Amino acid sequence: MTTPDATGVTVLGLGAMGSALAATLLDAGHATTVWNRTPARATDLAARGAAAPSDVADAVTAHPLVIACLLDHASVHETLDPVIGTMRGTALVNLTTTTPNEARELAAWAERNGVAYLDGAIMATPPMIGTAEASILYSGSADVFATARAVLDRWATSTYDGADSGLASLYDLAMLSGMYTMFAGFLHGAAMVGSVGVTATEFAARATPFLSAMTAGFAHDAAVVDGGDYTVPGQQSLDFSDLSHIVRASREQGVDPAPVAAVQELIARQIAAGHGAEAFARIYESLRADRSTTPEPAEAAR
Ligand code: FVH
Repeated sequence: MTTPDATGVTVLGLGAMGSALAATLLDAGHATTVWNRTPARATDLAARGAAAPSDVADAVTAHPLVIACLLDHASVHETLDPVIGTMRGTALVNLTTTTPNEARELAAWAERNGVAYLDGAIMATPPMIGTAEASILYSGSADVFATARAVLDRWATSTYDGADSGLASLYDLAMLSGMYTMFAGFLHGAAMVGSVGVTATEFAARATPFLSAMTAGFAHDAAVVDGGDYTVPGQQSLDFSDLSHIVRASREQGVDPAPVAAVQELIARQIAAGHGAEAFARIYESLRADRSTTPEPAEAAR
């Protein structure tokens, strides 16, 4: 049984995720105020005990802790620009997905208006909120993270990644980049075997244990990248990793090779630069930012 908690919280944005966040707070006994651009979305939560003012100004001044879970960066400004002047002294936890620089811009804007800012990146789907599987990354104000911790922990395992407001988003989008390219690779494989009538379901059953086992290689490649020596013995070389036969096979089956062709292009670039005998992990060198020309976070946010 959860302990009832009197800490008041305002939740702005009652889409699938905002509604799940607000419902979890209500279940835990928090005094919860909700607001949504389309008011009808607040009806169910109001019936469960949430206060649901129609005016966003009333919502943001109801409690010292305001959570935003809106569509995107622009919708945060659209919602809060007209009322940010009334929020001085409050804490804003923004769980809306943004780019790192958008998060930094919001942090600077909030700070200029006397609002402490914590950015959050939700690594969960709405039904996972309040379960042990959910994780939310935070960065920005350490004070807000500490003060709001009891509330944040209602939703998920909370991880604080430091004072740079863009970091939570950067981790989030980096992990999603890995996830989407992996799924694209899986679907490309499904299309390959689909060309001879194998169903995607059958392919998933075959591919899942293989691809799951392969993820153990992340730590191995990471050690090579961090060590900075792509010539260490025992690595699969770029020459050995040449994927042109997979690209060719894909075309032979009438399947667009786009996902695997993109990887092949990264391999080819490193081979052309004379690194064919070095480790596959060297494709990292084609991808990584040039730290000498990457703007500092504060500069990039302007
Ligand atoms: N749902 C998920 O699985 C993912 C998990 C990872 C994190 N995301 C991010 O969470 C943000 C909200 O996602 P959501 O699933 O709740 O999204 P929707 O159901 O589409 O609801 C969007 C809400 O945003 C409101 N909204 C949109 N534009 C504006 C605007 N210009 N001004 C004010 N509010 C706006 C919308 O209101 P309405 O359309 O009902 O009036 C919804 O409340 C998101 O960043 C995900 O990337 C969720």
